[in-house]
Amino acid sequence: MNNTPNPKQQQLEGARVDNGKGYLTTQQGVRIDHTDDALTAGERGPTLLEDFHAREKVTHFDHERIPERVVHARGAGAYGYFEPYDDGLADFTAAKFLTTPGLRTPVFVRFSTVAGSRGSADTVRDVRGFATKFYTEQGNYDLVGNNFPVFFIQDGIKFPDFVHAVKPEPHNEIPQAASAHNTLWDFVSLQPETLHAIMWLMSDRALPRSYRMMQGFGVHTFRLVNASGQGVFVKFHWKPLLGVHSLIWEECQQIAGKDPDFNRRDLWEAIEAGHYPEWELGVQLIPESDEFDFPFDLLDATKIVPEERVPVLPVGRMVLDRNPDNFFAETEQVAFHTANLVPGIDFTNDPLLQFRNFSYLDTQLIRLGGPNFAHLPVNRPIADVRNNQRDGYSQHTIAQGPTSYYKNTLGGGCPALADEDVFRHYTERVDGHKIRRRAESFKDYYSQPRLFWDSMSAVEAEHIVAAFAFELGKVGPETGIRPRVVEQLNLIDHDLAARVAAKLGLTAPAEVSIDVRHAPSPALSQLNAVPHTIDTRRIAVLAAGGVDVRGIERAAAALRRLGATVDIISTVGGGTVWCDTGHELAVDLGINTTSSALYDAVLVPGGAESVEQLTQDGSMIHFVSEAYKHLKPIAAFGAGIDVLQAAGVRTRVANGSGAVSDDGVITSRTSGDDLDDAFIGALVGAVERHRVWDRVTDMIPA
Ligand code: HDE
Repeated sequence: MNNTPNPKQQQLEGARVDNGKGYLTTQQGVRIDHTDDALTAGERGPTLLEDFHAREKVTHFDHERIPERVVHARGAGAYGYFEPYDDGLADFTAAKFLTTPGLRTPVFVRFSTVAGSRGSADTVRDVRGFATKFYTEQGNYDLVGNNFPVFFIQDGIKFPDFVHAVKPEPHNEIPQAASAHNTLWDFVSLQPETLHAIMWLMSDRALPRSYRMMQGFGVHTFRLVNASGQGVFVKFHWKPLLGVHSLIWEECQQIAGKDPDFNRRDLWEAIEAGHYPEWELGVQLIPESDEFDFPFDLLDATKIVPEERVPVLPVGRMVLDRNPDNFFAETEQVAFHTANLVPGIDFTNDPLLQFRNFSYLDTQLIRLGGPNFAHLPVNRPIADVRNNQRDGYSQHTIAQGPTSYYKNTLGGGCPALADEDVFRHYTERVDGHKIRRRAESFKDYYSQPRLFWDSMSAVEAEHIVAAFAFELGKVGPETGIRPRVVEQLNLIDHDLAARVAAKLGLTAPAEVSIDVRHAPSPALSQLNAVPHTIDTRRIAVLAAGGVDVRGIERAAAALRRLGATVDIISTVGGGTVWCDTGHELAVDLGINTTSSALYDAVLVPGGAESVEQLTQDGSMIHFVSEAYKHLKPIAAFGAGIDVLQAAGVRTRVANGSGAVSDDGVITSRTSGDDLDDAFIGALVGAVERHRVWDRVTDMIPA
């Protein structure tokens, strides 16, 4: 097969007639002038079979759906490019896209949730897929990763068991896109290799604020191979420039109803607005001679290599700058495959990875209807494709000539075998008995979940405890699963087990002695990955008639200059509100269509009449107190401070001149054109920090 158009295709291309006016046609190109009524025998008579247009229209519709992905069904995709910083990896890999400075390789990235169906909500507690297709000049390379660096199982043969356990239960298909149910926790309690990934799943990493604000990991140990065939172990990391941020669990649950497309929409809108998300690709390189220097097996995908032990070297950057034109054609039909490799990158014997190399091609044969899905535009390599593969469903290529075999003379010996820039499997000596047995070196299940737990800040640890309590609280008490999971947690850390047990009304198991305790890894706490930026954060401004428009303009201009989005939210769903200056201010959203959970911070401007209305409006008051409860920055100026007090915000506020910033509540009595610079500066600083983790809000009823 050759993907450059052959002469016959070119002839047809040349003869194509553009109907010029964008006319509606059948699939055969026949123009149609009526598509609202089917052909019938008489006005009220039976519909006729000969209406080929109606039949074609409905038949195509009947066949519109293809099977959804068995996992990672719900996703969002975008195009962009990858660019290496320099040729620093040239000694380690023959992959040119990683080593040619200035070379921009096109990419398509698909982010996804894992457990839910295509129609499920974005903000569920789940792992996120982070799959990248690099359209390199040496062929397509797919890095099919996740936003956790570890997986739930060690051997691919367990994948159907794990996925069946986490998916909705088979007898009633409940619950959708949720891990909080009997079968997952039954499995976890019996399969301790799951525990490390389960710790990540119970952490804030499972609730990303945005796809643009999460890390990505290749998970497995792969291998880079240089032009001389020498190998080095490698772990891949994506680090977002916007830092790592999460939602709060209560927000996730609300957003699932208020805006189930929250993460998809966020990615789409950021790209449409020109705020192109960017990640740095980093690698951990481990010489083959160090393979056995770690207290775990490098081939075990339930283990990380701590960044403090092997630093992550920055390699290049990826920018996503174009949304797809058609969700189905691109995001749905994209086919990733761990075995799509280019020269310079290779596998290791990780038993999870080896299974994936079989599974992705296999699933695509059924999902995309046969063996020709690589012809689909989103999957087509930019590299020249030539081979002797023929036929099959949806063959898009008209191959020329009588030969479709190698070796041949009748086809001039084509396609010929390459003698440069070739993919050669890494030469590795393999020697062993044919056995069905887990390696002894894989059998430490507790020291790395413990490392993760020990590396959390106090608030992150508290969230993990709350997540276990929520999830296990949904597990039937009669099943005996809850105490079994707590027993497992006790083998990770007694304090963790005791805190979870207390929330479930269980007696904590007796403390056991812990054999291995690694030094904490600061890189694991996402609070250490918060850069100083407010780019693309969303600020809600609450306004009604009589609002202080000058004050809004001053604050909004500063926030927008730094890349934030500022939405005016009012009691009415559109149009304008009148302002204290007599001007009109355009309203972006009515309070009835939005929620504080969709914003990163709230600003309440002054204007006595506006404030009077806001304090009388339960939805507005709720908006403020809920944002306060969700630990967000709250700012108010002038009379707007009264709204905070009506919302139960008990923090100290400004009562004289000068801005006051306390507990993430920023206030100033100044207003209009005189609005304090210090107030605006403090608001920006608070939005940069994202949340006020030590705010005490237990008494807030929102
Ligand atoms: Fe996947 N996985 N997986 N997986 N996976 C699929 O492929 C599978 C694993 C990941 O946006 C499927 O085309 C097995 C680890 C992502 O299209 C399927 C095993 C990691 C995506 C499949 C794993 C992943 C998938 C479903 C254990 C992180 C979505 C549809 C041996 C490193 C890609 C499809 C997209 C999708 C199999 C484990 C990531 C069934 C058998 C570990 C991001 O083939």
